[in-house]
Amino acid sequence: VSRLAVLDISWFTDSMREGRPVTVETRHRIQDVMEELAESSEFNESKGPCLAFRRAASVLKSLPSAVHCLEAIQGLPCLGEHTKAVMEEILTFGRSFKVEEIRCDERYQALKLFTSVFGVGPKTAEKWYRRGLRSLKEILTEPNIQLNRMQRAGFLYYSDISKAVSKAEAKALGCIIEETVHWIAPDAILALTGGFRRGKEYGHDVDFLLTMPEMGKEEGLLLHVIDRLRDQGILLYCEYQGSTFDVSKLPSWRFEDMDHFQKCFLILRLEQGQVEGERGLQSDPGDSRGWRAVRVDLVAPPVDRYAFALLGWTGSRQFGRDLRTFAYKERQMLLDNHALYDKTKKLFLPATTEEDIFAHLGLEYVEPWQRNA
Ligand code: 8DG
Ligand code: MN
Ligand code: MN
Repeated sequence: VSRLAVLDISWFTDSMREGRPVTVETRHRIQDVMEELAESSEFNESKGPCLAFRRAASVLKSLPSAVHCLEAIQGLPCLGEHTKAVMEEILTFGRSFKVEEIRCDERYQALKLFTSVFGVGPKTAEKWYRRGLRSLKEILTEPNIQLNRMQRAGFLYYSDISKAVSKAEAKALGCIIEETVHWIAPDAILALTGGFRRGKEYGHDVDFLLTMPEMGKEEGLLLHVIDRLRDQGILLYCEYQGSTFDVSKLPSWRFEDMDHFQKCFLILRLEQGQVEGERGLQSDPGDSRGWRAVRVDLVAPPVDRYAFALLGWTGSRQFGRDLRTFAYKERQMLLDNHALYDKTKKLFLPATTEEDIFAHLGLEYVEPWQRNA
């Protein structure tokens, strides 16, 4: 895939063969810098540069080891002049002056802090910054600030949900969700999605997709699951969005990973005893509560949309973006979480598995663990 050219690392192996030195240290620093620049661009609503820096970070991430020399940068695919210039600066001076400036910037620091709260986006963060607020404590003690329900949960469970979720914790949650879903509907189809399906060791939440083998039977399923979680006493927070999916509105021309399926954004209570392994819960040492709060996302598409939803929700965001761009530019097809539409033939291409979708796109199947772009 041209846009997935990050998978082509021949330029890299060439430089290895030529004996050019490679260090992990430099790669991580450049990658971090790219992510910081992306975030800073996002705060400034610079969409183009933001995507360019995110792509650069993802290109670096795909390499088997570090970029250490200017020649290697020249050989990298999918990079713009600006990103290359920043990389060159780091490789030449060991630092990026632009990033150092950003790191010290009061606005950047405040927006980064505020958006780290569940339910707080760049707009709210900006509003608080303009009111002169700089710390989370100031927000909580400022009498004129109205927090919505999601933000209140975000503050309440801040220390837990800003801690990474481990694979063992994701597995434990998988068991809880599976038991809950199958208690309600024994024939329900359940899949782990998101970063953990891609094999990541840690995540910011755990994502699941569920549906029913019979069309229409998935309606109301999530509400039942939510009720059951509440009855078990493990539902700490729930934001439910009903389905707004309408087949007659397809194909969608929006190039985003948003979709219209019923879904919910949850915070669940995970007990220490439910997590396997010596280390158990990812909680503070000395914290003897015996449980932690974890963010969980559930989405329930109708079964004929399952494969598209699975592909979309497995991510990564960058992989999804690249795949949609590839479909559009190279195949004149519109891909989103609901469907795949062939513009030339003017028809929808059905799929029951992800393999079907890759085949329609004329691509070899890409395993989830290869989608960590
Ligand atoms: P992480 O949780 O470990 O940080 O990584 P992740 O699992 O890759 O990210 P995520 O934010 O949990 O999102 C998982 C994938 O779901 C991601 O590729 C984007 C995709 N996605 C959609 N629609 C939506 C949506 O409406 N909201 C969110 N948050 N993600 C969505 O396809
Ligand atoms: Mn996730
Ligand atoms: Mn998620």
